[in-house]
Amino acid sequence: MNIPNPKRDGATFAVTGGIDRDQGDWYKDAVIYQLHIKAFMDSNGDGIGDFAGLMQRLDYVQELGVTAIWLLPFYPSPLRDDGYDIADYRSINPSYGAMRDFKAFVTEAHRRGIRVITELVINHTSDQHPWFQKARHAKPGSAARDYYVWSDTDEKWPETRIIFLDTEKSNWTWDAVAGAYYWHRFYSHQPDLNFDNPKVLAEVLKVMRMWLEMGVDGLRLDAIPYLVERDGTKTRTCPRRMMF
Ligand SMILES: [Ca+2]
Ligand SMILES: [Ca+2]
Repeated sequence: MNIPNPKRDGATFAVTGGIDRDQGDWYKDAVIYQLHIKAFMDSNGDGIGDFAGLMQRLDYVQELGVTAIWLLPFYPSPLRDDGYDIADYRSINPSYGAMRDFKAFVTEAHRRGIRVITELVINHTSDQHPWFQKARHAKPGSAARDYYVWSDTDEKWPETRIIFLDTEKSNWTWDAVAGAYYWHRFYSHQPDLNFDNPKVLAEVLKVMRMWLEMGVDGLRLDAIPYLVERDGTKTRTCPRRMMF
């Protein structure tokens, strides 16, 4: 997905450190090292990996010949799905450090010619995300309610596969606060965002822009086949998602 930077007249992003951010095809021959921040290197002895720890080991990663680091989700999260249940798209889990640590990591990686790919999960949020808390209290039919996919019945889209059969009985879960069922392709604590609501798409694009402007070089988007719900498609493949 191409997100132009309005500050630079439609150009992409500036050169930072040892990399050229206007080079569009860098990923084609990238040597990508995927890691989960919490499991990589702990700098303060609390048993949880953190950005300060990762920075201590960047020389090692560079020596491996790595040209891009792919970080698994590191956002604030109840961690009921290893961080794929995001409660805040615009920050990092305090266990892993502060935002300044993240920025320092990006700067240090770039200085070594290493790009940074972050993983973003936009099909759903944690049920702890403020958008969901607001939605369940909002009036039916309001824009705030429509951030998520609601129904008066759990009979809709019965042909859709249930992914986590060992824990989930349905892709719908009743929410007593909202007085309605909400749709979730994954765990019931991960309500699906409603990409038919233009505000949701606009908010998600703003989140992407924020990270890209902070220096992130690429986004790995999780669960894209499940983004949009449509009748008769098993809600898995339909043209709308192809825009992503
Ligand atoms: Ca730590
Ligand atoms: Ca979806």
